Amino acid sequence: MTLIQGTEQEIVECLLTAEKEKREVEKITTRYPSLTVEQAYEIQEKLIERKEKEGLRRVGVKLGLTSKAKQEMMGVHEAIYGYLLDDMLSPEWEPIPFGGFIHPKAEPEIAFLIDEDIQGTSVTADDILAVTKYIAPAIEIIDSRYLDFKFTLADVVADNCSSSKFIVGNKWVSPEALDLKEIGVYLSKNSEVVTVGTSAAVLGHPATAVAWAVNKLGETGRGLKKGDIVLSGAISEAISFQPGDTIVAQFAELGSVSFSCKP
Ligand code: 0L1
Ligand code: MG
Repeated sequence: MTLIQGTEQEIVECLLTAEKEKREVEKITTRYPSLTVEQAYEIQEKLIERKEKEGLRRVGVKLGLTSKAKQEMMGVHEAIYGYLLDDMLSPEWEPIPFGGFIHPKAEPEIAFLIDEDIQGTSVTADDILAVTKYIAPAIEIIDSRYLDFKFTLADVVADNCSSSKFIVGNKWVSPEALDLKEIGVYLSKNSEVVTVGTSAAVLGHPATAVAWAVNKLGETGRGLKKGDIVLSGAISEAISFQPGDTIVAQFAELGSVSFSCKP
């Protein structure tokens, strides 16, 4: 069920303004408690279309809530997806200004670099691996537009799943050369390990998570395209950082990826 036109547009503007002005806003469901996840995906699509009108380009997809721990924390049983845009990709060598964020957190992820269009509703993890040219280490920076990072499932979907920036490391490996289910990662801040994780946390196998996203996109006639980047979901908890901090994600077999945050 589509929300009344004006309401959708008002929510899109509210989220865009929060992002542009770097300030938190009250979650949407405080005002519209009956907002469904389906309606939230429609709002997310409108938000992305608005950014496209401003000249930005979709470069891939990201998954969220892929770990049992995060799903249990939110009382849900499903992952979520959002879009990656070209202005979110940050090169590893360029310090990221803290002033561009509200209350950012960083999380390690496994990135899939897609080599062939893929669309459907019964796509499997093997199908995903068959169209993946490379696997790469990545860090996603999430930055919810909502007060205190607190939201319901519908809120976070509408907010493009808290997407903000992402960094892809320079070691790209063919998926056949890896056991993707068992990639361990250390996440450190200023040389101190803050948290650890393993790729099995991502729906049991990151390719299963990507297949889920493709099947979900397939329900509305969409899919992944050659050249897309997919962030398959957080391997560990997300950690907060401040100006001056350096975050490094050190992956087994995939090398490391890092960024520094400047004031
Ligand atoms: O990428 C993510 O896992 C974020 C999904 C949304 C939940 C959150 O912002 O923590
Ligand atoms: Mg993420």
